[in-house]
Amino acid sequence: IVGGKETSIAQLPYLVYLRQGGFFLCGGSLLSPTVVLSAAHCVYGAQPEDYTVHAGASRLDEAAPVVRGVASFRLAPSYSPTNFDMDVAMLLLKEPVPLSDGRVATIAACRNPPESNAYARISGWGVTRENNREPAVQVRTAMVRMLSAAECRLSYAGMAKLSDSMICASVRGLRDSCSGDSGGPLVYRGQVCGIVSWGFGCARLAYPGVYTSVASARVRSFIEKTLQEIGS
Ligand code: 4AZ
Repeated sequence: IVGGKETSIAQLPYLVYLRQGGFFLCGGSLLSPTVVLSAAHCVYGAQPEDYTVHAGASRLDEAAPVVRGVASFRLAPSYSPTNFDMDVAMLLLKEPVPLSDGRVATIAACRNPPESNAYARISGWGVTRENNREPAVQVRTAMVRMLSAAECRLSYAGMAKLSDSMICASVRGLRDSCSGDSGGPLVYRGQVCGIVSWGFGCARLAYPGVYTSVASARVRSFIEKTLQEIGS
């Protein structure tokens, strides 16, 4: 997160992080005690056994109170690793996480996309500057402004084609998600409405952050279908 501030996981109990091969990789959100919503590009080409999901932790340098293996994951069938269309995945945990102590909770998937110019919350352990290499040790959060589809399309005109599964947000030049925040939530009115997906750099004046739009028809039907299939 660029331009945010440190916070505690007690403020964001739905936020988890993914490790791959023992190393911090991405964020995610708990849709249920056994289901994590994240980005397809966080798990693309890998195997469930490569991952662990860490919940209830504010810091990366302390053992998380809740760690779960991943039994399986599903990527959206139309995920494109070249243009990041449908950058959404769901991970099924081997055992449910306990929802007792205030540090671990679920969050609902968004039904209506946030309106343009509304502010939404992003959070994660991603780098705090575009050129940093190390993730933030303590979880961070920032409020970013939602852009209209037209405003976002214009920002990326000539560089990338935005799909209907993408929404954009940033406070241009100041606040944005960045490397390591991928897969984590953009939260609006208590629901997860975006999944950190991509962007050209971080917090650049001309280039907003791009998020998978959870309320978009194709993403919602993938989420609902997957929840039905796995019975969660
Ligand atoms: C990344 O590299 C990344 N500014 C994530 C989010 C954004 C840019 C890059 C959005 O994972």
